Amino acid sequence: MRNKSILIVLILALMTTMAFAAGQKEAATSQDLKIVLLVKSLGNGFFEAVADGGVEAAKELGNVESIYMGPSSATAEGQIEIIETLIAQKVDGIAISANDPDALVPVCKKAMKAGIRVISFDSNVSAGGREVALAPSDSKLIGTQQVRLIGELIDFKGQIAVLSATAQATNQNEWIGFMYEAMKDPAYKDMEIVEVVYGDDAADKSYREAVGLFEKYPDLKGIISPTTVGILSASKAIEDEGKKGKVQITGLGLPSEMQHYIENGTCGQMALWNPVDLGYSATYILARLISGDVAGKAGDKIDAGKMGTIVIGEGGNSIMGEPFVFNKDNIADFASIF
Ligand code: RAM
Repeated sequence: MRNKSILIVLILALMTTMAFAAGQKEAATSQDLKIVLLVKSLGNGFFEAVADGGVEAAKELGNVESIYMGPSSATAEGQIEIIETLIAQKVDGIAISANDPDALVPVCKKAMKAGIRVISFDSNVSAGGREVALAPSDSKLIGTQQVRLIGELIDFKGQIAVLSATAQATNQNEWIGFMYEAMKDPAYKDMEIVEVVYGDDAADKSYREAVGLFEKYPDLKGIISPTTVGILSASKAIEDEGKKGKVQITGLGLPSEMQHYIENGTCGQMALWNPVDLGYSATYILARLISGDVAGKAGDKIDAGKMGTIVIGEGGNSIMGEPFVFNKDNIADFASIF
């Protein structure tokens, strides 16, 4: 019921957006604010949905050109190179999902010094390297929820492993930290995290890492993969290796990519937020900062269109909303949206 109402709100919001966009100019002009969504890597469906949100916000705002960029693999070096180019091109704003919290700070500082407004979203840059850090949800809530989801799937007993994105990813590392915290709860006393492995948000490496876990831990009961790339590859590996029903999988997955595995029971349940909303919110925040509507200080309230008001917290930290849980009953409703 709750998920049905969320869906209705989403559909209504999308319809309103489309009606509104119809009256706006479509083509970018040279006066438009150039706002770049710089993602961890290209070829990731999650970030393609983020890009759709950026375009949606740009159409509503009317004076924004939304530009989608990212390196071919998820490295800080690749992102640094792109930011150097963006400084030379004098874009107006960059929203980055960072491959490393610290390595990007110097180049982000350089961009800000050059007059570019910089925020991070999804996977954040350390304070000093951005003005606002937009998280999709509370990291503790995400980490704790992931442990509960796998616990429910394995009857709260046995070995589990984590298949993450890159070893330096700010967001996954924070969530994994909270997974270890959550594991101290007596409810999980019969469960153990045996290892964290890294698939680098690359489908082939994630797949190989999942197979490696099956070989190394014959008694493995479950995998948490808090990355949309990892959960998809691990689900495929579970089926290919005849592990369906023996190794459970949960994590953060895109309904559009995971529908098959949810519906056939390989993945009993998983969570995620709406990545379209994330790109939309990041674009609104930057547009408001650039146009001087808000300064970007703690307590500032940002009018973020259909997302309502986003409040900037201490240290620039802001949160978008709560993750949804997807299962057999609701996956089809969401698969067509993101
Ligand atoms: C992958 C990326 C992204 C993360 C999602 C859940 O697409 O690692 O940063 O937020 O998974």
